[in-house]
Amino acid sequence: MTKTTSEDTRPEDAARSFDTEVGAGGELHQIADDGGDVLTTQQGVRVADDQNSLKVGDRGPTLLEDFHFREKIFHFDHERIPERVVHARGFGVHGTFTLTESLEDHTVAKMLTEVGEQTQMFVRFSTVAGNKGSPDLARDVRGFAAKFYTKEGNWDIVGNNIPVFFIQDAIKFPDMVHAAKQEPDRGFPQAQTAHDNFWDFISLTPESMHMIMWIMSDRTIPRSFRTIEGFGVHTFRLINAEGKGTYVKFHFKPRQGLQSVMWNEAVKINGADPDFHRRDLWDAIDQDTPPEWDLGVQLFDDEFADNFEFDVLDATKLIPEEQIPVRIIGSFVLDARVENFFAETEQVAFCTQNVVPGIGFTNDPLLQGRNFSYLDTQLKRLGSPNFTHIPINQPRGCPVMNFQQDGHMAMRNPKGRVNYEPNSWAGSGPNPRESPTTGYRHFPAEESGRKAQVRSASFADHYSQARQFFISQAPIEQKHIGDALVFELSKVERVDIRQKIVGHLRNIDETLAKVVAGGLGLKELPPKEKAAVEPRTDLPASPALSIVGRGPESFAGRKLGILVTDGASAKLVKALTESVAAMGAVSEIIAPKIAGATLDDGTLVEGKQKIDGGPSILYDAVALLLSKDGAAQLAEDKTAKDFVSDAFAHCKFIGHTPEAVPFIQRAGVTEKDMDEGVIPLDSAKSVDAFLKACGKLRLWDREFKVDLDAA
Ligand code: HDE
Repeated sequence: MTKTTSEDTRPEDAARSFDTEVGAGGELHQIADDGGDVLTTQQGVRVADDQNSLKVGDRGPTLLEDFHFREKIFHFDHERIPERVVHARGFGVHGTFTLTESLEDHTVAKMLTEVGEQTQMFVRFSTVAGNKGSPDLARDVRGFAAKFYTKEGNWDIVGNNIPVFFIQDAIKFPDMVHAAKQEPDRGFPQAQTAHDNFWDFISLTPESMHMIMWIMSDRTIPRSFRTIEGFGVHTFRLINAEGKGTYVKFHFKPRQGLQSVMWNEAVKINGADPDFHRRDLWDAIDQDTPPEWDLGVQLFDDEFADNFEFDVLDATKLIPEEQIPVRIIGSFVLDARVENFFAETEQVAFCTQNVVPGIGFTNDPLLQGRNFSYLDTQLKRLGSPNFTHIPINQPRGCPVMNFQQDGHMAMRNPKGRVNYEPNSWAGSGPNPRESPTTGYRHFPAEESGRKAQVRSASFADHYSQARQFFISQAPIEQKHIGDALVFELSKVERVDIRQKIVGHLRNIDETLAKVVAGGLGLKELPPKEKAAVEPRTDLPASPALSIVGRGPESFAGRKLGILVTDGASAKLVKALTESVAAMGAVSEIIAPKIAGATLDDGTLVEGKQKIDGGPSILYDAVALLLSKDGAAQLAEDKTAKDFVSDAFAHCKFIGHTPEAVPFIQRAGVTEKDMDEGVIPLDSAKSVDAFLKACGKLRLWDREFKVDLDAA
């Protein structure tokens, strides 16, 4: 429904009653009250009947003359715009960046030099392969695209949550994306790489091996958008007042710590709540606990670039933080939701070429290709070169003045006679000119060479950093990588493709190759794939590449699911919910019925979820506050038993009243299984101990006991 106000606002989100009339056919008419908003057409004409189209007689036919009906259907028919060819499923939020350390030695960009300066920003998180309606927890790279509305113009870092990429040259991007998305003859599988085409392409693209290690790790099944890192990936360039260049790689580091879920959990979350990540971010902002990231830079010069083991222009490589530490120069908070998903999240247009004075490019062939691609795609998607006039894409805090004009849906139409320069008019409207001193200057890089379609020999080592990533992982993370490879390759129908991938893995880590070969039931280890450059085994582990070592310090920011039955201890429910809130975490009551449970003091605690709408996969840890009778009843309920057995299998901490023990055992967690992660709750002290334990992400040791593959 559109209101006639000039701002096009929508009605407030509150229950409201209207005068109603019932029509001859039993249909309900809600009537605008005196002074209330009246429904109109797009032309502003008031509408008398929005329930019935104009007909001849009571039973039709419908008349074309009905302009309101015609306009309403016409507009509806055109509501959709093409979804993004990649990164279709996204979720955007607004925030603010604050600079804490100046980079003035390296750049003239004001956003990076004026300490204390605050810059508004918009971030769109996304998955890559899935269509717009696909689930949030697909195993996939996450896009982390940031638009900074600096006072010198818009600057976009169109990044991912993984610091390297599949391919080295943009010319392979369409092939790579085609292979990853649904297969063209059947239109599935959706939002997953576990199929023949993807792994066929990968098996023939050794440069992707480093990225494969990352995407098979838990990085691609994050717990939340709040718990991912962001990377600009490419080597960019900063340019200072003297015109000197410094290479730079951009990093976003979450203050919430890195956290991921388990694969078996992700699969189930996608069914229980396909909007898991967007809901999580929405709730965090709603509850006034907005997420924050530090912005860091790795800076280096030509000398480092020339001596580094790999080519800094190769986007399949990273520079270990142990070699060049990430220097934190500021932070941002994402604390405001969009007001309209379409207007902002859908219509935002990022582009790697959106840079401001002091920030420039390098010859990374992937970046160079991206610089062509983004403008093109926005034109297709948003339908007009005037997509920069859409509010979310407009620069803020700096004027926009040029002689570009007209086009579909032009909203910024300068007045006056002049639409070219140079000109000799004065005083008849905006008449902007170049500014050699303050305008954008490209870095005057010296370039020479013959034209050729080549891949530099300095890009040829495809396995060494893949190995470095693998050996930098904790044992549980290495296990997850092996499990993920076995899972994905088991969905691949062609045995030769499975074998070829194992052949690549042998260049990375023989043990991993053996684990995967074993998991696939291969009778013998396939031959090693030929490597252009002998893989190095001397690169040291880089602890910064592990998630487990960089988790959160407490349970703050996470979510406890409390399963409650009638007759449960009111004192315990109160102690637990209050302690959780006090530590900046969230709890949710799950009850056999949504109305809630009547506790032992006669009070009613309302349910946020009914048991089958609130499976334990939606929570970071769970507590079972059950009475004896409640436990006996739940012991007969499959969904309730799944709640416990899943929480246990997913290595979660489980707090429980003593009365809950028989129920836990009926759910398959025997007395022998009860480990230090299954924690009795009977006093305020035990509540503290439980929540302290929950501060650790999971009880990972348990996984080696409950998962057959681990043997
Ligand atoms: Fe993108 N990418 N990309 N990409 N990309 C798009 O632009 C492209 C690459 C990334 O939330 C498209 O507006 C090429 C790397 C993000 O709106 C398109 C190549 C990285 C987003 C495009 C790459 C990214 C996109 C599709 C290979 C991480 C979502 C819709 C050279 C550094 C932005 C759109 C949003 C979106 C092209 C590779 C990140 C088609 C040609 C590497 C986060 O223009």
